[in-house]
Amino acid sequence: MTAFQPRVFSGVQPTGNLHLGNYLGAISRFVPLQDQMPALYCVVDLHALTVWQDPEDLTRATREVTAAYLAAGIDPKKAIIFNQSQVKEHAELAWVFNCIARMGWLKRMTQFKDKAGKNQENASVGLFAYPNLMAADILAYRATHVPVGEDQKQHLELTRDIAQKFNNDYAERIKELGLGVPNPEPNPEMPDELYFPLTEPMIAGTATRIMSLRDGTKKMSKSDPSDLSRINLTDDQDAIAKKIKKAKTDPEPLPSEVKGLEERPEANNLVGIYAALSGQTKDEVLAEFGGQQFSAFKPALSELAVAKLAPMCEEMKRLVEDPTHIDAILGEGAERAAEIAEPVLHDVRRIAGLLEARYGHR
Ligand code: AQP
Repeated sequence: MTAFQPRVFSGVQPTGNLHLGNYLGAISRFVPLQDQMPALYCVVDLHALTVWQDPEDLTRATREVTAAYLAAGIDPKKAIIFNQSQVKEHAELAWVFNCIARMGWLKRMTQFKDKAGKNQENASVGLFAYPNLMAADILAYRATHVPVGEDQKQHLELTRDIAQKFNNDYAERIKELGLGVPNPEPNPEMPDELYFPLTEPMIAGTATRIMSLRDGTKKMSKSDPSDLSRINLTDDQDAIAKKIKKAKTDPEPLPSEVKGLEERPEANNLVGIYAALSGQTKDEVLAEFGGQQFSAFKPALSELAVAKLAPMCEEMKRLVEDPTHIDAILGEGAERAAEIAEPVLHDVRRIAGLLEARYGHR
């Protein structure tokens, strides 16, 4: 190979209520990318296991995320849609990366601190090592583009660090075996040939961090105990309208410029949601609604949210009623994903010196 092939990888955990943040920050952005380069969209069920999951709920949620991908417009003929646990190379590469990543790197991960809370001693080892599995998800396909929300930035930096350390540690071996790709960012501190790309995160647009409807300083999240904090992708018209009506705001009218949203997290969030759903900038939204009260803005936001989300929600409901169809898509996707990941793991075993007598020698 003379250069890394552009390839998209991203994933969503099947851990409960998919929400507007997952849709705007991730899933909706997956759709146009499938026409730009080869793409893999994964339901990351092994990640879900890092905290307790009821087995039946996990299976149901895996199908529901798949249905959301399809309902949002991801076409399984173009992109590869699959669930992580069906492609064993993810777990195998994660083990290699457990041995590459340093304890100190993982200890800095803020998501582990948030999720483990005060009782870190009682958190699963999987929750601590989660970012290594995420690096493996991406690098098992040598993916170059990873669209995610802002909360995943730190994990993607770690993916880059892991790729860089692997490339450095095994630099001579990679070259000797003729498996390297010329480093697209030549740098005296790095080898001139790499095995894994240094993936760049794609965190862009107005919706990279949708906040809770109850507290504009907290991320909208599946695990928030208050259902009023998020718009679920399965919410019906009435639920969406009720949640927007009850969304926390301040008493001031909307400003006419984005600068006026500073120090107003709830107003900033609602304007951001409107902008993302309508495909406008926040400035354009404020040009229309500046000076108006929330009593006028919220009904307009509800109407827009219902118009955008209701058809998708209907389609998701229709799709989950046919688990056989969903499972067939996941099975076929896993076959196609394995065709890419298997040769990568074969290379990794050769690079690391893991004997592969069972597979024969190439
Ligand atoms: N609030 C958000 N705004 C924008 N993007 C978001 N994402 C998540 N929340 C927001 C993006 O959605 C993708 C899938 O997320 P995930 O399911 O893998 O995990 P998560 O980030 O842990 O989702 P939650 O809702 O925050 O779950 P809990 O409550 O369990 O922590 C990712 O690209 C993520 O950035």
